Amino acid sequence: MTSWYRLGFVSILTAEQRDSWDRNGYFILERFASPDTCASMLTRAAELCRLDAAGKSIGHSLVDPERNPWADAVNPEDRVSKIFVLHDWDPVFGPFARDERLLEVISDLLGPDVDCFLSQFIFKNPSAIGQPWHQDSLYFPFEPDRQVGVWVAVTDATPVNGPLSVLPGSHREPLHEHVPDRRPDANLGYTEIVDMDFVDAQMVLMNAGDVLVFDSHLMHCSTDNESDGARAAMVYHYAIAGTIDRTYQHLREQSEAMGAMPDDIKESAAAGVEESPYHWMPVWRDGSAVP
Ligand SMILES: O=C(O)CCC(=O)C(=O)O
Repeated sequence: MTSWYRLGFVSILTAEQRDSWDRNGYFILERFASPDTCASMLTRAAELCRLDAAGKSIGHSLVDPERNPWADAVNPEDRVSKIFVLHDWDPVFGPFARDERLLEVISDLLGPDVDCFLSQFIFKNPSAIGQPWHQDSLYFPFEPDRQVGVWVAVTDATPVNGPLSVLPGSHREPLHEHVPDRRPDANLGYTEIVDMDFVDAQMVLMNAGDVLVFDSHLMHCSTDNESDGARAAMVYHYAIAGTIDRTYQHLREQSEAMGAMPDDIKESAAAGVEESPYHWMPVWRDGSAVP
């Protein structure tokens, strides 16, 4: 299907969405994912946790356990924080990454050639703590350094179950220094911006099926889940095709500076393979979906 912008017509974004993107660094696509899609995502994520807990293969996806487990946990998925890397193989999460309606929007922001390079399902079970203020670009030492994040509300995100908050306009900020999150139950990779005033932050309340589209420099965080149910979300990250990914070199330099090297970097270094942990998947080329 040929995109409208290729034919020289108008942007697929509404004036309101474009304005919010330019001024605030994000907008919401309301009721984008159907209730069936949200239910399939939740079921599939639970299935992957159960397969993993039973020692069965879940492809190259990685299950990250919750550091502050739910006291009433019963099933494996009740003890999981995130499942990483689902966009390029999973029969449920893969097709959503390639949803043409979504890619029309993303390509309006990034241009006619787009890759998806990261995805994660987030359970945010009861008692899981929130992620501190950060910019996703911190995790993406890429050139160019602007990416687009897509946060799909798989359940409602309410004031008490750990919704996101954003700082409108902060997408215009350069990448700030992030310090490690020192809380003992901080989940993998949590870091924090401490040199910014967040008084104008806005909580982003969403209904299941709503999708937040946001700039990778936008400062955002989430609060603790104080409810008795999971607040689940599926997150995808997109970049311009041909983006230079310097993650391997970056991790190597960081770990050498800290005197410690994570096992996967050590293994790659020993094997002489310089591989990024990101899985680059072409999704949109010359204004059309990649089959
Ligand atoms: O969903 C959350 O609780 C936090 C997600 C987030 O901040 C992120 O994916 O960058």
